[in-house]
Amino acid sequence: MKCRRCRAKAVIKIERHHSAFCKACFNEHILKQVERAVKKDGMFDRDDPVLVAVSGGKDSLALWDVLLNLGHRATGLHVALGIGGYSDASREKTERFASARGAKLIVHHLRESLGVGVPEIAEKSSRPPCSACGTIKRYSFNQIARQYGFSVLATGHNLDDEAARLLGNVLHWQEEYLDKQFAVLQAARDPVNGRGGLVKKVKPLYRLAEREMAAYAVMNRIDYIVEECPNAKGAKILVYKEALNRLEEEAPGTKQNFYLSILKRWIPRLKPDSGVEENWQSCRQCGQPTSTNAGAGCR
Ligand code: Q46
Repeated sequence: MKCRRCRAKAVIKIERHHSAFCKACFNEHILKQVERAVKKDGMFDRDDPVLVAVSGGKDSLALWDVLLNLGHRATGLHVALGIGGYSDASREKTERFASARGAKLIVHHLRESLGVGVPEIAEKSSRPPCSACGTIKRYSFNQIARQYGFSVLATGHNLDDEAARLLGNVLHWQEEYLDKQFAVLQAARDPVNGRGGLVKKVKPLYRLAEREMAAYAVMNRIDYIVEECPNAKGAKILVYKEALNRLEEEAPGTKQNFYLSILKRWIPRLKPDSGVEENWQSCRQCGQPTSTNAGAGCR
């Protein structure tokens, strides 16, 4: 198997692009795909400071690495979730990466700011841990981006994440979540008082598969947390990912077609304002965006 670009020995095959790459050309391919998404989708400009949400996993660390390699002013944000040893190990991996790359990192400890971690928040609010965790992460990302003056927040969601989430939303006809599936979610002011609101959110890896990001991380010796969060066990999204992987094996390109086609052709027909998050207001106590009249942190 030869590299499509330089004809050297290929180390990875990407079936859906009918391509194979050597390490150097693969790295170039990943950087180009991210740069293309950033420019073509109007995510941010070269001089814009970007806050990157970094969990310590392969996707977010690889995204941060790629943005730094492309010369973007990318600062990492790690929210320490307080999920025992898993959270400690995730923070350590993130801190080690930041110091090895000489990159700026903001670490936000939930236990310091709220006095509790995700397990206690889930218990107190009687919600499944991942539901409470998702809300608190969105809340923290937005709050810290605003506090430090960032106008854009980038997350490491890849093609597999988005296609699996879309499959779940379509299977359960959860139309209300479809507007969060875009690669760019525009900043929005509070619909009632016109103040504050949501910072712009972008997903520069939306055209890249999980397997490609794992390969990028391994090839470039990025030391990421391999262990899964203990709460991920039995998560439905893993079942959807497995189903899509099975389809992808039989027909390469299925995941990409499914996600990108629905995104381009179908969602805008259903929702003319797609790309702007809806159904939110400012919390009466802290001013952060919330779907009820009290934000996740205040509740
Ligand atoms: S960290 Fe949080 Fe995930 Fe753990 S509690 Fe669930 S949502 S599984 S990405």
